[in-house]
Amino acid sequence: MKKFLTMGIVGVGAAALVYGCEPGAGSCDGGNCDAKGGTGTGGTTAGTGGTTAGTGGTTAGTTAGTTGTADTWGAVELEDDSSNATLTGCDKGSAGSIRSPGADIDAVGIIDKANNATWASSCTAKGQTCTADQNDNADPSAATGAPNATGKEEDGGYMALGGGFMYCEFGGKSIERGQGQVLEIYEVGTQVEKYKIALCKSKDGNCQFQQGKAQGKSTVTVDLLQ
Ligand SMILES: [Ca+2]
Ligand SMILES: [Ca+2]
Repeated sequence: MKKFLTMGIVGVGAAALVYGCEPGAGSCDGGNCDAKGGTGTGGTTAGTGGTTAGTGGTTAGTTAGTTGTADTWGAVELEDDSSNATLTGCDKGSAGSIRSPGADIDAVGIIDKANNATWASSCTAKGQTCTADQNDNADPSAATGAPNATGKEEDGGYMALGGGFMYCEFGGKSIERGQGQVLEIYEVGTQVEKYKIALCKSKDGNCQFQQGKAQGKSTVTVDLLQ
């Protein structure tokens, strides 16, 4: 008897993923529709409801599928590489020159399989070894939005990492491993500088899947981060 019940539940779950009832669809007639669209409590209640039953079943099926793909991340971490030459003396040059210590990040984007870009909506900085008065490009908001730096130091438009970290989020859009997404990072300036990339649950941390060899403009497939 126990074996019979288990097989029954598996059968209903599989049907939910394939058929997912549309609200008001002609086939959504009471118990039948409900059995295809969802599982568990929602389905049983919907059994006597006709059209209402179809809506309940669809919702249940979608929720179950989303929960199953939990490998999602809300932020990107960029860590300056301590070997970058401009970190020496925090890029202090001749009088009047602009200081941009470390890798210079113009923009960070998520590119999906359809080639749509979502650019960072919010970036914050942390752990800089070069302080704000040693860095003329210390504002992380310069790394939000689409690329806009010209490459000339005096034009700005980028965040110089200053020996520390920067965390960027994307207006609530998630980075999802297994979905073919690509990260594009625009590092600009007269010198090609190095940085590391990681995925984080949020810009407050909990990071994993680091890639430690990026430099200049880089394109990184999310699924290949280790
Ligand atoms: Ca620099
Ligand atoms: Ca920018």
